[in-house]
Amino acid sequence: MAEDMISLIRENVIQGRVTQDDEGFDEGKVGQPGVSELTEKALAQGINPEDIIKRGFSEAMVVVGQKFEIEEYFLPDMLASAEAVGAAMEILEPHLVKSGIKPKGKIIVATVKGDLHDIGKNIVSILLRGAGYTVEDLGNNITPQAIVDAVAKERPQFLGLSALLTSTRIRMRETIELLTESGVRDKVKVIIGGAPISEEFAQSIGADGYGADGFEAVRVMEALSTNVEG
Ligand code: B12
Repeated sequence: MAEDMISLIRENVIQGRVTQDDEGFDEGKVGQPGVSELTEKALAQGINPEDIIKRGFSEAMVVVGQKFEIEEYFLPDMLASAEAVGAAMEILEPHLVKSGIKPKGKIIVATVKGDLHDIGKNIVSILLRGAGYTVEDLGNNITPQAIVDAVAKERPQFLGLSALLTSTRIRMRETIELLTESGVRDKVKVIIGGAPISEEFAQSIGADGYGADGFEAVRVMEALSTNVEG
């Protein structure tokens, strides 16, 4: 039952169908529930939001990326799937952000310069808010200088950087170098993530942590929190 619902969500993310009114990549789907309606239904059935995100949205986006690679999908198709996930995350957000949690600290998040992918960052932000962190989201395509300026001004305990392109992850290294040059590197824990990022890459550029997904991001932050001054 839950399995069927999750595979329907996955299918409709791949189709890029936000609502029942959308056509989708293949024809003949109008009138059938889209990702928004299916997400509402899944919640009503008590399906865990973590399963919806991991096995519904994230797995679907991997398939979308593969279809793009073999030129079955083009940019507008990737974008339609991205929109479907974005709309569904708005539905999930209130279920992920529990009220009454004592604030645990502040994190500034950004997708690095040259990179417009922001779905992963947005999911991580929602989950961190849900776990009790104050999140300031600088957006996407953000220069190292703008990130370092924000850190120097806001003095957050954490900085979260996202990159989805192999060609932009170098901006993470530059940002960390600029933090050091600006004398604020030891004031902030840097955690990074995104599809081309690995634990090894994180270590190689001197980041403090790596999160493979939004849920791991929360665990990494919790672990790092024990080493951070309040
Ligand atoms: C949707 C999408 C787009 C959309 C983005 C819309 C948006 N608002 O984000 C659009 C259409 C704009 C797009 C454009 C492009 N894209 Co694109 N895109 C994708 C796609 C299909 C899905 C990405 C996604 O949203 N995944 C779902 C989310 C939930 O996963 P995620 O981002 O990985 O995030 C999770 C983790 O990585 C982690 N995480 C992410 N950030 C952070 C940060 C921290 C701090 C932590 C701890 C964790 C963390 O947690 C997240 C939640 O679980 C991927 C395929 C893929 N396999 O990734 C290609 C992909 C990333 N794109 C690709 C390419 C090539 C492009 C373009 C260059 C295409 C072109 N020719 O123009 C442009 C580049 C534009 C730019 N300058 O950025 C390639 C990249 C190849 C590479 N290795 O460099 C991919 C891999 C597709 C492919 N297989 O070829 N894309």
